[in-house]
Amino acid sequence: MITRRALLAAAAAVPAFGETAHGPVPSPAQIRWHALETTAFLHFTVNTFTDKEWGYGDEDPKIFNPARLDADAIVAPLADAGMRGVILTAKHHDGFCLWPTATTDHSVKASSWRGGKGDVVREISDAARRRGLLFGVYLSPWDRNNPAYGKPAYIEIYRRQLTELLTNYGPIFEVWHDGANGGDGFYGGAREKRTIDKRTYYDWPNTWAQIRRLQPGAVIFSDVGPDVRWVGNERGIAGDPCWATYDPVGADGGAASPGDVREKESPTGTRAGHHWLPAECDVSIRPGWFWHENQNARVKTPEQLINLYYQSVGRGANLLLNVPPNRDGLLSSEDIASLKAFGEYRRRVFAKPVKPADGFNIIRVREDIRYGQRIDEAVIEGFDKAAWTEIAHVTSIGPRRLVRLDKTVHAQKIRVRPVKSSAPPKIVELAVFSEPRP
Ligand code: FUL
Repeated sequence: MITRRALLAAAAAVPAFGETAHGPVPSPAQIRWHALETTAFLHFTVNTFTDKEWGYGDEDPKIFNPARLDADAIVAPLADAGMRGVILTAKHHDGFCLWPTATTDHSVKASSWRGGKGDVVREISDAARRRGLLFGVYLSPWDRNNPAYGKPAYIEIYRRQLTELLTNYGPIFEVWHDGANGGDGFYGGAREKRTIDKRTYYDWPNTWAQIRRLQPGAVIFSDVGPDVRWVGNERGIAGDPCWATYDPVGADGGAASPGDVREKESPTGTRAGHHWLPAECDVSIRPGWFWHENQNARVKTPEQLINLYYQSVGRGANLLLNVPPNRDGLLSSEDIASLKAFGEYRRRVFAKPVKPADGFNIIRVREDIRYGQRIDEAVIEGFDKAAWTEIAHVTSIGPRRLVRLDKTVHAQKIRVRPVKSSAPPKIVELAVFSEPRP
């Protein structure tokens, strides 16, 4: 089903008559993704109950019992914090499926939760939609439980799992493939190490074609795209500059595949690259991806979340903030408190631009990315009395650039003066805001 929203996004992606794009441009799905700015990640599985980050795959499914799980109570604080989408770990490396899949017994069906009749994917996706958030799925390619992992048969299982997730839970906005690939595991009792060739084993081109067929509006994420690239670190920080264009290269210099990490190049992207492949900054609100009781006191503060917002979203990337549910199947009060203050800050500062003459300390600039990323470098200037003077100097802009000034500035008017661009600049927004400072 094509939603009205998707149609509007598709229409918006077509440049006006007579206009030509410069270099690579985003697809309609990527344009919609850019507009989300911040989305939430939910890491939740048997690990939540075993206190692990990576389950071995031999966990007794009975231990999964989030007795008080309330999807609306999980989604509401995320929505209040300004998250516009939520991505759930439908299956992490341990292979335990959060939905009643037909592909394996290692799932919620065999758990003690709701007598084996529950479906976490259903509950979270429904709750997300009720709150106006888009829904996405993380499906780990590495499966430490499945006996077929490492053999050709597993690829069919992985694709059947994707088919279930992409056909039974409504529109999916993002499909997330992590890059952890192979190693030791339970593998149906074999308890051995299985290594795979990440370039060939998964046959990604055909899996991605399947995703396109089933969910044409979804973006596909991995270390190397094809639609959204990993930023190259798990700290939530984009490069500066951070170009939306990128030419991924494999670790050995050949074709790139998920699992190929280039810590130096991914944060920055490739100026004049051949693919529109913007960066996503994934980071957890806690030290770990999964909930651990002994990390309750180490939840990121609102100030830390605000800084991350400027270091990711402010550089044209998206922020994917992980907030892991606890053993009750709820978010912990520490996480909710930080999310709440982060949301209040965003509403207070960005609800409405201020007049430059009234004073500002935040600047937001956007290029019309339908025509490509054109500006290499620009200065933002303010006019006061008789002259234009420089307020800020920026490099990459693309979908968005936020500048946090050291002090409050007053100006009669403001402008962006491109210093270097690879085509005539197309700026769609220059707005200023004011954040309270001590
Ligand atoms: C990685 C995984 O190994 C981590 O457990 C986590 O899911 C992170 C987001 O991706 O590849």
